[in-house]
Amino acid sequence: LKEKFRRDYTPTNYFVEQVNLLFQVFEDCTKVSSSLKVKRRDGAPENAPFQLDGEGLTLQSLSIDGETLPPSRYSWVEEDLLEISGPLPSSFVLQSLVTTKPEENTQLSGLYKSSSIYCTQCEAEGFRRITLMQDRPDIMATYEVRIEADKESCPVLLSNGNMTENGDLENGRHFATYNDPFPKPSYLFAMVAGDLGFIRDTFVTRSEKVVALNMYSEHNNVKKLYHAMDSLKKAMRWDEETFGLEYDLDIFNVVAVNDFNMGAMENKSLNIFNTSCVLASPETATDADYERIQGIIAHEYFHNWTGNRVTCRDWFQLTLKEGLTVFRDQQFSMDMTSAAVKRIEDVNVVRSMQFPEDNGPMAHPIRPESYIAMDNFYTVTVYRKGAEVIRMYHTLLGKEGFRKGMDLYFQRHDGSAVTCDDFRRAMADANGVDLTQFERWYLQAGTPVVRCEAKYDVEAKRLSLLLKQSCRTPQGGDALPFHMPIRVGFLAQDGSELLPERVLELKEASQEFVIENVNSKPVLSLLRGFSAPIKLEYERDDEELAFLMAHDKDSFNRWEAGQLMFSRTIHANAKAMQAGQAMQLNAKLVDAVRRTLLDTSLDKSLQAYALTLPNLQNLAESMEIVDPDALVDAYKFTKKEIARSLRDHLLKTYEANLLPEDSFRNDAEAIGMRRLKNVCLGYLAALGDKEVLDVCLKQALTANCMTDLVAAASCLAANPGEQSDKALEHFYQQHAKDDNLVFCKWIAIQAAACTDQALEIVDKLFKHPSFTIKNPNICRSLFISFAGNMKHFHRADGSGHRWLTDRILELDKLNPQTAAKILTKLAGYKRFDAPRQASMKAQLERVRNTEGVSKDTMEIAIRALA
Ligand code: B3K
Ligand code: ZN
Repeated sequence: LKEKFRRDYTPTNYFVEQVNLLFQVFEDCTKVSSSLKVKRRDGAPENAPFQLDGEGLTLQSLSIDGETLPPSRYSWVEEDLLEISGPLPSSFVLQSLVTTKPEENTQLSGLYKSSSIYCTQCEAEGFRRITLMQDRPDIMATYEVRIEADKESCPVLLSNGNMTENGDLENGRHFATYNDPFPKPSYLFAMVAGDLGFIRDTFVTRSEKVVALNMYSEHNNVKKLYHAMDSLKKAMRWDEETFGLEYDLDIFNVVAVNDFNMGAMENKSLNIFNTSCVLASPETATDADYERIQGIIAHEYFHNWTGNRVTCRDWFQLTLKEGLTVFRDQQFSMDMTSAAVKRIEDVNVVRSMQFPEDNGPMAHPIRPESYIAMDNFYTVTVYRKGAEVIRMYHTLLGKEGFRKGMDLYFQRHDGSAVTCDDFRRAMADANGVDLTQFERWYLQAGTPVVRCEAKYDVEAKRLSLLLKQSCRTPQGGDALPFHMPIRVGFLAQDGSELLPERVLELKEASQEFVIENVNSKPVLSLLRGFSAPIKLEYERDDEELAFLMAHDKDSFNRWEAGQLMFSRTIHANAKAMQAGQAMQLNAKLVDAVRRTLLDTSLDKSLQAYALTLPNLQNLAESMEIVDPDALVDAYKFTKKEIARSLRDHLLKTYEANLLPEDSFRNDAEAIGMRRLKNVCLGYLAALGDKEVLDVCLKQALTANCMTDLVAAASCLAANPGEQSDKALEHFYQQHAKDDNLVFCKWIAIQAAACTDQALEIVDKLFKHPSFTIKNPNICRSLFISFAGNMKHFHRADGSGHRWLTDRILELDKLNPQTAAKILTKLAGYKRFDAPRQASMKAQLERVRNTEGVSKDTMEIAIRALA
């Protein structure tokens, strides 16, 4: 296993500036002929060898400037690295012919077949599995591609850029050629060949260029593409208005495929999507799916500037494009839907997924220092914490300042491959500010803790805030202080804003902020909008939290105050449980929940989130030693007792938010009503009596949309019995049995259900005739959902851990990338009690000691055990 280090970056001696490819697709094999126009870099030695990446290729021939290279001139210096010895001309054309078998490619990296569609996935290092190439992002070339295939089975032939020619060939075959005028790194290459249906639309840019928009899928799914098309047009407009960024080609294609390792891929003008991130209809997609699809369509589109036009110099810089593009898609979704709701959802992801990663053996800075398999570093840290870091620039510099920085970034770097430092420099220079210390966010891992102490001097009318930051690095040392914005509001006793909100720029380990002329003691609203990715410590009582829940004008912090109240009660109950004492429900919490439930003036989506308990991953993060049994029991107890106290109110709110079954709507109001109604149903289901389970069953049987079916079926899956069986059978018959994406939901609901049969259920699902380990969506639905089933995945006897590891080892033989991702679910073992630690560790060791494990999965096992 070879580890690569960030500090070792060196430019190449030669670079490819033009790539010509010919794909000849046949039933059982594809021939790829390539012709690379290569130049020696100025100053590079004449006898320097030329190195090319290639993985799993059958090399048929190799020539330079038309002359076949004798085998003595080249050799595989590493398993995946071919070296041609020097001296070589200062510019030459290298031609190669290789054959590959896309039909046998189960890794879903390089050229592969998904159902009947040939497609490619090249990021991060998949292009080398298609042909020999300098497969690294700092090599930017123009591409000309010709595809030849059978006309009947592959009527649609696509690649990047504009189609320049097409026509028929002998033997029922045909061809198309494409030209992409923008130099791009190999990871953005794509080609597709298959029998696809499509929808078409157009977009007129602000400089009045007409762009053809095409979305392709298997024929039976074409009608589910309209939401994505609509989202794409919104994203295109938004980027013009917000960042002045316009689309640069005449065509933009999106293709949906069933088998895909991630969500989607931003290949230049030919985005390839996992069906789960593009197809939507009310009967098959939930409200959350609709929002996610809008966000991902936007994300991939936004990459055209942040990622494609300006790309990464090397893979360590991944957050340069991903953190920035996630930030951009988050801002877009905030503008399209509700800013507060979107922020709550995003912060939930950071806290429940990124914080644990940052607090375990897989912790890494948003710009990692080393990797073995790059695909392992497409993490919540690089993406989500990366986006929070970009958000901090935005908060520190303001909207206009941020825009100035973006403008300068494109002015300086359009068409090149750059680093995170270049981005930071553009932000600093455009605003005349010093962002030197800000680099620490790129260098240091770990979640900073900020403690706040406030003092108010009545006589002097002076408020002083003492902020202290600390952060443990994964190596166990103390991190150097970060530069971060803490957004603060000051509330008067009547709930109004006593002073205008401020952003405190915290830079020191301990720093005092003094504010004069403060007429009365304010209630502080700290870290509004989660202005920095940190854990805040500030002492306050339940009264003050209730006050903030009622009055804070920052919707995020109103929600946050409620979350704190919930967590306190659940944690106190978990402690009681461990000590063998009775669990209790805090009366103040019930009052607060009642007030929220009865407040009809609230936005219903926000009301729903305010009523939702913090998730278990999130709660586990603030337990010293995670005790899944105590935590889950305390969680269930708290939910059930709230439901018992407020049963009638919950039922009334549920009923008041039912929408007519005969007409489906998905405007913001209807979405809010469903959200609120289904949160109420969730509470009621915790009671588990016949009356409430009948309500759930009725909803499951009569639902006019996937949102309501999933909500009701999830409630029932956690309450095994007659109603549950009926609902799940109905779900399967009506929807899941002929739709891959709905089948995934049907699996996920059952795998996540906290019941005593959980392990038996997942094993049965695994053996279900429609289950196939070859489809990543199906795998994730079963394996990742089960790994989130806190009590049963973490059974103290280790049976859950063992079961999952058996599956991971099986999957690793076919699809290392997906197997490795699932293995990360065992990495957080140090946070658990001794028996669970031992069992998780034992499984990681088992993986590490298994012969023939892929480098992807091996890297996770090694890092987790380090
Ligand atoms: N850039 C791709 C992710 C590629 C992952 C490779 N293992 C999708 C995205 O972030 O937009
Ligand atoms: Zn991305």
